Amino acid sequence: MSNGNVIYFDHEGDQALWEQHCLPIGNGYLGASMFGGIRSERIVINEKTLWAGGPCENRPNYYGGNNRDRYKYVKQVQEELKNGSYEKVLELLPQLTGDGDFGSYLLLCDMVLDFNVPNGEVKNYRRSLDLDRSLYSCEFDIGGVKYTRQAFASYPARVLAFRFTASEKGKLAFSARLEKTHSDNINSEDGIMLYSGLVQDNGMRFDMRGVFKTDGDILINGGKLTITNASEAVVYITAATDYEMKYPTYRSNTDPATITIPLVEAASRLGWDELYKEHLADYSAIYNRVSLELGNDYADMPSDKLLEAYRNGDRTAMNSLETLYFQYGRYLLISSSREGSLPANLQGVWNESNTPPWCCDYHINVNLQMNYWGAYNTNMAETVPPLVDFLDSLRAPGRVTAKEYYNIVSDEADPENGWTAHTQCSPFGWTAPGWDFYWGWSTAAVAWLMQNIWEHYEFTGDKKYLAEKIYPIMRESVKFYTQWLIFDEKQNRLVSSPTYSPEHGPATIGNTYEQSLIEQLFIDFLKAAEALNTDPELCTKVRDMLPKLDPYHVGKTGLLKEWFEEDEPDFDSSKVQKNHRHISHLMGLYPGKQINNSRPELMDAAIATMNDRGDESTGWARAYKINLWARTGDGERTYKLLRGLLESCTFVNLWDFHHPFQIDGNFGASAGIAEMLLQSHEEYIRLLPALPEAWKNGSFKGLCARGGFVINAIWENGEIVSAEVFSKNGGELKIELPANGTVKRIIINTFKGENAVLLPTE
Ligand code: FUC
Repeated sequence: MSNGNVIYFDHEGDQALWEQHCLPIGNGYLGASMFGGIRSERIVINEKTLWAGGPCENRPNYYGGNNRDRYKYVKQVQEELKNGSYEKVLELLPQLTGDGDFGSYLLLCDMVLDFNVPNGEVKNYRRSLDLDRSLYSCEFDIGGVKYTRQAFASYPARVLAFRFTASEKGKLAFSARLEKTHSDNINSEDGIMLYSGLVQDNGMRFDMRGVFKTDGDILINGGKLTITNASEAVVYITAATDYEMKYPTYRSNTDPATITIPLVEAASRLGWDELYKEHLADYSAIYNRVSLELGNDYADMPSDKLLEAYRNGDRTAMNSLETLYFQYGRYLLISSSREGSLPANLQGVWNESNTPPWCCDYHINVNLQMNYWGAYNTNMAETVPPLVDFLDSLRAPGRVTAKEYYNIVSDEADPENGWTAHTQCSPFGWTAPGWDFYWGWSTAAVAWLMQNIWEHYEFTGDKKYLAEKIYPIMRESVKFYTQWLIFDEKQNRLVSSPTYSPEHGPATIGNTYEQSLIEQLFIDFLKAAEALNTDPELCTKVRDMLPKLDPYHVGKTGLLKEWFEEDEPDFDSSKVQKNHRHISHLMGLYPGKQINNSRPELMDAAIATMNDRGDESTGWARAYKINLWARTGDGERTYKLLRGLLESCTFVNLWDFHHPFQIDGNFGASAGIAEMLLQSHEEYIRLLPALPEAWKNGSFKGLCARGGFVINAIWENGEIVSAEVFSKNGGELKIELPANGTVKRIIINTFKGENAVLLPTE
């Protein structure tokens, strides 16, 4: 039996190694990360909207990164590519870029706690993050006193809560101060620590306040607050800014203090116990839907030792770490993406720096998409609205980019005529290409994101949400692509041009990445329009264009082509990297659906392509490969990729690294583990489609399949012994069950809201 899903250590974390040693809590809006310091603790505090960049007084000409009228150059590039004048193409590409200050996600502050603890040997030290209870704890004994420190982040109350206790009255004493702040406006009054100000770069207003409650004494000295003679202290912290996810100003007129004051007051009124109860109920309602068991024995080990034992091939450690990592991905998404918040960024919500890698932004040439891969199959659709709302907010600035770079114009007659975005986006509507063409151009990135949101309907069947939120975003994206595609005589198909295979290149006409993503979008859009019985004209156009996209081609070597032109003698292969981390031509295998078992020639080419690329890579790329291999049905190979990720790209706090820490790998691998156990992208739902020998016995509860099905399964020796299907919406269930060495296909009519079928196999 599992010991529960707890990441723990028997020693303090190194406060200089944040990305490796901290343990995070979050509620979508706010994040905090702790080290379990005995005498001095550093709590890194984040508020997700606190960004530099965007429109402001200092930057009156902010234009979402767009340069004007660049569509003229784009046209020229199209022409020169068609003429085969690659030299001229290279001269023109620097025009296909954005410009200006992108901004960056910022640290709100560090709260430093200096504890007055007795001298003596520290005993029974343990710091932990209990994923099942969404609770951080640190406890130890020293000088005969037991100290505990706990923390959680409540979504309903929108606060971070901390509790400190000493087993003996009067033995709790500590001071709290803030460091790495954006202003000196830090004060304490009546047991409340106040920190407010303006972000220097853009004047964004922020307000943070922490209410301290204790049975001891509180002393105030400017920004420093000291607690003495106590046995318990509780701190409720919240923060807010005047950011508003609304083009073009991105600011509200709300004083952030009007948000924070009632929040901390309400939290203090409720008190620790009630607040935690409310938090746990909210969290468990999502988290508890899914459980996973991968064997009979589980190792009860600190995470650093667990990781070491994993690397040494200890089977119980392996089962433990794999289930822990799976649930950690779910914990991290619930903690960093909730309705009302910005979506999970490159580090979720956690960030210790004002200059984080890649600005800790919204990268959309794989990363943001990957963040949400596990949202549906691991039963957490509630984490997706931040993504949907964010994409919705990118439409207005995305129209400006469509006009300047593609000459696709929205006007009064047609105000929603097409939006687009490129490799990186900010909360201030940066939708322009990056400032360097070679990573910054990615016209099909939005088509890719449309898969993320369309699948909301596939998994939940929520037609209202489809109609009101998702469909308008998809529709306008489809309108963009229908105007952007051109017919290429030589290739005899409709193409996106120029295209650049993400961060790999070279600039070509109609690469597989773009063609396949647009194809999947068109397919999904037709289904969406059909479900809503709308848009016949646009559907006719899309139906006509769809077969002309022709994305997949197998090259001379038997690999799936990344570039249509790659077998041609004048193809510039000088920059092609055999082991490049992006495998952008396999979008159709995963997360897309068009390379599948019904097209064996494409499946074989995709497998050959993956073999050619090799298994080693950075964290997120390994996570991607787990999902890709899972789709091939090769459980052993998929498992090898999972092992590689855990052995080579995982810090002891179980955060994935690229290098540096990047949370997409956590999310991608968690989704991939589910993809090994359940797939629903083909006609029949498949149970245990990529089961490795190492998981020959196990069970799961609550994984989701397209069509609105929630599935529980138990298997022994690799074979299903029982499976149960709950039908959210009713309708036909088509499912394959592996049993007695063969596969049975079953079709059953299910009824809405019923545990429709119990499937023991004979
Ligand atoms: C992708 C990767 C980069 C990095 C960036 C944030 O585009 O290719 O290596 O991970 O995202």
